[in-house]
Amino acid sequence: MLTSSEVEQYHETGQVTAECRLGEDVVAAIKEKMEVLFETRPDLDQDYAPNLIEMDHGWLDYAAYPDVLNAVAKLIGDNIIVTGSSFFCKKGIGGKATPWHQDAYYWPIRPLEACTVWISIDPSTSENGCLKIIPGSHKERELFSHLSATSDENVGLEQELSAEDMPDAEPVDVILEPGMMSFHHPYVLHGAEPNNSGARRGGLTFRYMPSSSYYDRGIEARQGRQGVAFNADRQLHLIRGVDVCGRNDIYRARD
Ligand SMILES: O=C(O)CCC(=O)C(=O)O
Repeated sequence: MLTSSEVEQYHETGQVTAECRLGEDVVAAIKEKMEVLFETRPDLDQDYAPNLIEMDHGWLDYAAYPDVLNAVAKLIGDNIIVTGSSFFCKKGIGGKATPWHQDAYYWPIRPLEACTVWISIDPSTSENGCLKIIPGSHKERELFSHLSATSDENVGLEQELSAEDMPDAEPVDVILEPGMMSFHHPYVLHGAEPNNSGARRGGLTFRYMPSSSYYDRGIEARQGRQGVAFNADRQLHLIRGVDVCGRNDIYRARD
């Protein structure tokens, strides 16, 4: 759950770290599930491993975990679709940077209302490449220009903010202990440094949109042809309430 001053902070800065955190048992269960995944799927890039829910519906239990979902509901309302799930588990040596970007650039959600929860699995510090944000950069809901990110030292996000669009503002480090949750706005500028600290920096993210918005797969496919990540098998799970928009291609298990 988020307090009203935490909700206010989210709207003011584009990010908030909740006072409420997940219990040690929950973090241990996520960590174990993550480690089993990486052991059984050595082909995955641990620095950025998307589509967890598509691989294993067991991840939905965490996307819908009451402490997480109640907080999300405070930010986007009670009708909620989970649109994405990933690990950003930066290795302690050679952990890649996350280029500066806005999530809104990637997402074919109209109107573009959404939020992310970033759940810390390990200590996330300035030394091991914690998430950084530019506070207030979401406020005008302006999409800055992004260019193709070509460096192999970056996680697999195809687009990054163009250097001249980087605001002249001091980034803020999002420092988290295991079990802490950071929420960020789709328009807030964020990124992370490489990790060569020797200490792993694991974060589990879920992306949510209010079901009053439409997840437009046509836009996603068009963006895909222009080099933005595209996942034709993406599943949209309604995890609270009803599909208010009524046009969302909600996942239904086939017999
Ligand atoms: O954890 C990171 O390095 C980046 C996370 C990120 O870009 C996101 O959650 O949107």
